[in-house]
Amino acid sequence: GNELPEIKKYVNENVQISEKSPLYGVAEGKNVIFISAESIQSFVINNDVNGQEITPFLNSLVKDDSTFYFENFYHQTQQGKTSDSEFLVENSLYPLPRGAVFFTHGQNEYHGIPEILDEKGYYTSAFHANNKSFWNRDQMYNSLGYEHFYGVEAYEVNKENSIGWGLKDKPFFEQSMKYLKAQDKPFYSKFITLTNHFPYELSEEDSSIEEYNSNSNTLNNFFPTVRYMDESIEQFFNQLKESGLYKDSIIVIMGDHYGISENHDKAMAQYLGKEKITPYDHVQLQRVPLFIHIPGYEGGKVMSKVSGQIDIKPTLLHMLGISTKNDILFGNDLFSEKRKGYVALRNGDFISDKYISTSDICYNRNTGEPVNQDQEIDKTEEKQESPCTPIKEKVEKELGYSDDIIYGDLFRFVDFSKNK
Ligand code: GP9
Ligand code: MN
Repeated sequence: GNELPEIKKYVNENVQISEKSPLYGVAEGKNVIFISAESIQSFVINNDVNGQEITPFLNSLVKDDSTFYFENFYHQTQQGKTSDSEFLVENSLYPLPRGAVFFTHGQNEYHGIPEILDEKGYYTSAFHANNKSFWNRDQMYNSLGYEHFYGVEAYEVNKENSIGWGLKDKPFFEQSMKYLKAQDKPFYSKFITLTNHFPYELSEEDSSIEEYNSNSNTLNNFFPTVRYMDESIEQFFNQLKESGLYKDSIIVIMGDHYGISENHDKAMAQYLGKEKITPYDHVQLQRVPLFIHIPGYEGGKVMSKVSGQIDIKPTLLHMLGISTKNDILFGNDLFSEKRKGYVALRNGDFISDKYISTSDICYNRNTGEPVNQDQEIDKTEEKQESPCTPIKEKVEKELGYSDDIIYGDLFRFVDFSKNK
């Protein structure tokens, strides 16, 4: 536990924000419904394929007065995929550089959102129509403080209502409603969708739009399954309204990670109308949608600040009026003005307000041009430091500290109930 004082000092000086954001407490006492949207990337939002809108419902949320849409929000996952995104969200810690922290450190001491909300009188649950032990979720959910996990045995799954990885998203949400309605309030409930998962299988009758036409079947099939997920979320919103839960809840919708890997760059370039996918484009394709929907609130807008999954925990807790002052976390409240100003991807790449760094090349975030070129004005002078270097130092420090916490199970030595 020797590194703890140093880590705490770093977090207090570089991450923590003392002022309350304008949305602090806006959702105090409300239910929280968190939807983890499988494999969706931001490029499908407000976009079309074969002249047809891909995500009409999510697009309507972008324009909605009660919704904040974050257009420069990045996933920060590595090999643990969905589970890494869950880990980021619940803890505001980084997943590991190799392997999946859900598997390798499922029994650690954490200070996750469910545990914190449980102490505040919330009922906490996770819904996912898959085997409980898959990705070691049963153990990790316990460590995170979830009271209940509705796994595959909570659902009626048959040939007609399943495809690919299992229960389709529409019956998944539909069958979840009875459990949701019966829960004690307020609750924090997480829903993990599944249909929009590689290899993006969908039956004819569930397809509302035509597939794309390129050399990649993966990208071609992606669009109709994304549309199916969009429709399933719309249906869920309607069911929440019918049940009366809607008005006392806030709803967060977040993409878990990319769906189209670089193996499909040629098809992706064709779809985006680009000559090729550059390293800069590749980083920009790591953006996933984030929606924060607050029924009854007016003043929602499109947020352009760079942000990432690491920021969800402080944002959500602050909206609920819960302080994170004494917590150890690496993200910022998305509604605060004074933010860190950069997002670290797990491979060490990062995005700041001005720059994007990937494989140690620093790009201008707006133009996509490498920055060092226009800086070599006077070659007789000492070589100028890249403007990415000071950020890189912080990124490496942060990722290292987060790893130290996980590898050393350092939260065993922290009493988070102190100074509350
Ligand atoms: C598995 C589901 C998908 O239960 O969460 O996982 P992924 O392959 O995306 O990590
Ligand atoms: Mn996933």
